Amino acid sequence: MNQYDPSKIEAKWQKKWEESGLYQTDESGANKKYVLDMFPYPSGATLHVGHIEGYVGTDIISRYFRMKGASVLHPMGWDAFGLPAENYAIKTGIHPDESTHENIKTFKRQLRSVGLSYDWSHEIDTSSPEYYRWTQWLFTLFFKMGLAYKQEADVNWCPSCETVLANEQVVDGKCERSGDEVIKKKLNQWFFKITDYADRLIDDLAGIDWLEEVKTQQKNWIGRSDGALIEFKIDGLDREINVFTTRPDTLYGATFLVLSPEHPVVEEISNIRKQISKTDNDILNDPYDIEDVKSYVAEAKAKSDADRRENKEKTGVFSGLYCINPVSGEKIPVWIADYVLMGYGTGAIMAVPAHDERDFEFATKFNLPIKQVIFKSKDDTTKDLSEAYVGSGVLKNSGDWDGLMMPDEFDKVISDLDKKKIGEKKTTYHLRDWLISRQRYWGVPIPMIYCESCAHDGKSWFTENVTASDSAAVSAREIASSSSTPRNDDYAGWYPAPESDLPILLPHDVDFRPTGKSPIALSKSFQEGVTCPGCGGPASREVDTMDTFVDSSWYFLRFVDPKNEKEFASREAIAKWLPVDVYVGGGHVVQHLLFARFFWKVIFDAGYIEKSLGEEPFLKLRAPGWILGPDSRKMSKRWHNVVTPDDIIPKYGADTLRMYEMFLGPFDAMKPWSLTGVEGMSRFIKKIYRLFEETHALENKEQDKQIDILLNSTIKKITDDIEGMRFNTAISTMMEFYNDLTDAQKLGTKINWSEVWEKFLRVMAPFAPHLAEELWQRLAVGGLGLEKTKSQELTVKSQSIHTQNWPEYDEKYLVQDEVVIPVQVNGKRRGEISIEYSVSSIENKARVEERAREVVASYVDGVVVKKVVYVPGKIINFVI
Ligand code: ANZ
Ligand code: ZN
Repeated sequence: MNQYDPSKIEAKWQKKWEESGLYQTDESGANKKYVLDMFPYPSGATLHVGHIEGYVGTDIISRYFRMKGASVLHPMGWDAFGLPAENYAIKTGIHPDESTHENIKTFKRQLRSVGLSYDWSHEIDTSSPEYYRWTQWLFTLFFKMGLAYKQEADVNWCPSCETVLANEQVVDGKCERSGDEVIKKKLNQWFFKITDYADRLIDDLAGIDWLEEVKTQQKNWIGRSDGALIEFKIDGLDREINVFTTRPDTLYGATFLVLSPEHPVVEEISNIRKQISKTDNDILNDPYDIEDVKSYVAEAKAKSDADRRENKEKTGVFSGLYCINPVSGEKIPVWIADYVLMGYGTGAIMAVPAHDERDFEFATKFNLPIKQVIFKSKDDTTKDLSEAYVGSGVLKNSGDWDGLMMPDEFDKVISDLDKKKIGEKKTTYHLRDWLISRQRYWGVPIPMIYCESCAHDGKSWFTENVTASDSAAVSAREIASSSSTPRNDDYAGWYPAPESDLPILLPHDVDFRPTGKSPIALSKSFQEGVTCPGCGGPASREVDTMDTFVDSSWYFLRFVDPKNEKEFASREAIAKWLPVDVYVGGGHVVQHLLFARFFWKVIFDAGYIEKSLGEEPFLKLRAPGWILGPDSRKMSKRWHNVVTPDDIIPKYGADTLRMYEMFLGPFDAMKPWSLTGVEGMSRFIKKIYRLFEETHALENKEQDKQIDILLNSTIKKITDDIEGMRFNTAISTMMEFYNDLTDAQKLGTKINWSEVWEKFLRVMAPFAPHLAEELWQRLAVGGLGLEKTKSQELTVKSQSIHTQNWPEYDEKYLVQDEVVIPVQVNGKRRGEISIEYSVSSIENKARVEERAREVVASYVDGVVVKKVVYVPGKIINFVI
């Protein structure tokens, strides 16, 4: 008898599949399914079994869809730009291009060894000029739409990595990679205007099949908050300070204002006080020193946002200004404090110490008045609050609003403010515009050109190319009118690189060691012969590169048409494959998902995506749960608990690895790795192999009904489980199937083996593709159940099990009717039970056994039952 030898079987089939182009995409797109994995960053560490988990899941789904007759796009590629390769280069001197491509080789070898059915002809590499040419092109599109702008901004700066960090790369005030304290630095930076899309990014979540918690993460990241803008007049001057508040109902309780240290008014205080003193000399009598303000502001600017947000002891300084509370008419002081952040709302707040904890703390420390306006009930007569009251209640001390119930009558407050023109409804977001420029080497050069002479003349791409009626001009004007982003003239001198220049190649003549400047700035070749698209004079290229999140924000679009040299992807290919039907990936995905959805929406708005494809790129999203090390800790080099496919496949085979990973537990649950579990799975696969060897050539066309029931219910269960991504229970169904089948075999039940194998191998094929193929081909050569002859050379593609139809199940064997099952004790009939067909199936063995025990209680109670054999719907036997 042949022995199961995965190393032979798997290598053989992987080679044949590849030669025959088995997994080439059916480009007809008929009945399409787009099954996407989050593509990996090819790091120096190899892939471990945790990475493989998701890939096996999507592989099962892809194979299943193909057998169901769908054309499936299932591609793989590399998110190849990024900091680690560059840091590695700094350490070792090995060029990132070289190390990255070495890593890609390893990753690819590993993926192939698992037998994943990727169509490698769709492979992409974000660091290749063929790919990043279109990343650059998309940047210019964003620019022309008014969605990319450059602005001086306080950025997070890591002194050790010498680079700007995105907010999400700052964890607890420290650099995510180096662990160094992050400081603030002012730099000119490129931004994408993702805040324009905040509402759509929230609202469109309603229509997609994602886990609720992942949707909530998206919403929290955007942080939409409904409130009001309220105008406070500066006392003695015709000028206002706007505040954003979510609690305009507490306006009568606003006893002071607080400005962020970066608020524009702060820089002008001396001037403003001079103007006021002309009309109101009182102000000169204040105990006040502008130097205090200056030193406080300098201190605050040196702190990180995280530090400022933390609930540390409040600090602040009086600004020397007063405002008028617009409803009470009271004159209230204006303070400066760093707990108010410039990046949110208007950077100024009305402080209501009675009802806001931070304001309460501040007022207590600096002895500022606290005025309660919300009371628990009409009869509540609290005098001195010992802490802020943040609950609901009734308004008092609030003029016309007295007696209104909060929050129930909140809208009355809003409409009254509106009527009196004191304030207006306003929604704000925690989401900031996306800072995409990096002063690093290993990334996509930002395709922008700067011309001194045009800058001097106030000329820019917008002035040269956009007429007033163009939509791009409209959004550019919108940008100009909004306070947080640059005005139109800030674009002076800037031109997107002409399309014929793309790709702007990443130069190789650089020293990529950090100097605090962009490494490309030191390249000699990079600026050679650059001319201004506006005036034709000498000009210079932007030397920053893009955040790698930009690369991965559109890769799913490139996958559909990876070799296109004329467009980022053709309209037809996009319409054929997108949106993605199933997207699987995990980890730190909040930003990636947000950015990718944003890209889709922008490209959609630009008209490159048919409207009928909808507003969202990923219809269904699932995240595989972490696989922990055997010690139940997160797999990490540090703990020496990393298990890679290379540790498992040579000894047990890829099919065992795949089956084990899927059997480990629910797909989205966290679960620890266990080598004994791998061995158990290996035994199961060997048992299948052996049973096949023993039985597949047995000729018998007759079959007892219980085997029909077993077979059909097994097919149905596995079908449903794949659809629901319950791969673990699909595999336990296979195990139960094996047990029941062999039990029935021992009892002499009639089994049509060729039918059993023909069907069972097909449902097993997505899970253990090599084994299923090997056995399928033997079945075919033997001529059983299939129209194949021995002499016929197998041309893999059409005869491969992976191109066969998914087996149907016959409802007739699943219908509910009663079946009488004899109950035996040691092979002697001692009674019978009557039970529904559906209940008689093998997964209900425990229930059937319980019923049967009642009938033969006098035989089995109090004795050791060695074994209970149950042949579904046929017989149950207690061995004592
Ligand atoms: C008055 C008030 C009274 C407030 C009250 C709260 C409670 P969310 O929910 O996060 O949107 N705020 C506004 N801008 C701020 C800034 N730039 N930095 C720090 N705090 C700021 O928070 C909105 C509330 O946070 C606003 O409503 C404002 O304080 C404060 F009983 O205004 B509130
Ligand atoms: Zn010019």
